[in-house]
Amino acid sequence: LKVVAARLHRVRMPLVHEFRTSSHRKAFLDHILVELEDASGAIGWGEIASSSDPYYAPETVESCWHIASKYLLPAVLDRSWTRPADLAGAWSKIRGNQFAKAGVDTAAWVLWAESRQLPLATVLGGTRSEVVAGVSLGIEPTIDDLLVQVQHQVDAGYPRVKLKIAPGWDVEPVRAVRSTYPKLDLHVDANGIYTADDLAHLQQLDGFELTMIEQPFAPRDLLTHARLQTMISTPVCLDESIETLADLETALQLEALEVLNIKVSRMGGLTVARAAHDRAREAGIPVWCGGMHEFGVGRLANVALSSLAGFTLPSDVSASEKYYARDVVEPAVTAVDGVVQVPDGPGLGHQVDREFVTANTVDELTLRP
Ligand code: OSB
Ligand code: MG
Repeated sequence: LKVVAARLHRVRMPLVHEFRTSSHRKAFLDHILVELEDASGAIGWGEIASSSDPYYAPETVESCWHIASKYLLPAVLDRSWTRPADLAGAWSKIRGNQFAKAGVDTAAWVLWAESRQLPLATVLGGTRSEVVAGVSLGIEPTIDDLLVQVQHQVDAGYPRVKLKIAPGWDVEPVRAVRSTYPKLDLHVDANGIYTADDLAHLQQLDGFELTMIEQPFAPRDLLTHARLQTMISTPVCLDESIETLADLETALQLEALEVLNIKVSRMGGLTVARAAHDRAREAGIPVWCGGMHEFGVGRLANVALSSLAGFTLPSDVSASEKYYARDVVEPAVTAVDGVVQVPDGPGLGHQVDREFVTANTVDELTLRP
């Protein structure tokens, strides 16, 4: 395969419901859709799902645009390749910048699947025809507002709810949700806001039968995660800490996790995300696929990844309508009782709605060799 044209589309869309975490707040998103075209005219789409600000990860929309346009796309345009993993060699010298790499890597996987006329899930080695989705709920102004949101998603049929927590918004909201929904699959995500001084405080969360406590401490603070895991029986899940396979290896050695959140964006693409799944499976660590409020392109890649056998916990791949009034793919992604079908058509399995993408594009760039 040879990419003869590469395009970036910076697309802006409002969220249905404003989202707040311990690290940031957002009401609309700018994601960059990546389009790779080969000589036959086949197209692979990917999505760079960076937040606007460097609060979840160090990258921003601008840094991703810079890295993709100046480094990643020129490297891809230059080379012949047979498998998506070959392209990783094109950017192996670029350190970090996982979100930017993930969008280009995903586009290459989708182009490869399109060129073989196979579903993305199939070329990844997926074995499920449907995946279970959970929802991620932000910090709300009051506990009553939160309970309204939880009820809304329980009514929509989602079997798992994750709550964002932060100092001042942890034990009480969790207590309220747990006492209203005694049987709900419930977990919490702190996005790295706590420190070792909070260990005793976090121990209180052990009494609510949570499925996991996700990323309580800073990304590089693996030792404190390992320490908390010895103090509680609730599994500790890592998100921000795991950007590479070496990070995962270190965390396993330190026994700093019992569950792994695999995000395609955070790990620099499907190639590494799949390898992390394989390693976790071998280590007996259950995984699920985390999200970054992806538009349909990135979310369908997450759905395909979640079809791998080790994804035994619900993934953050909710239906389009949970996030956006209208999505960039046609048809939109849907869920019935929290179950999302893995597309069986070639590539992403849904069409990208070019007219809608164009109508919401705020910046665009085309590169050719
Ligand atoms: O930690 O999982 C996270 C969104 C932005 C930044 C970080 C996170 C999230 C989510 C969104 O939880 C999950 C989704 O896409 O549904
Ligand atoms: Mg998280």
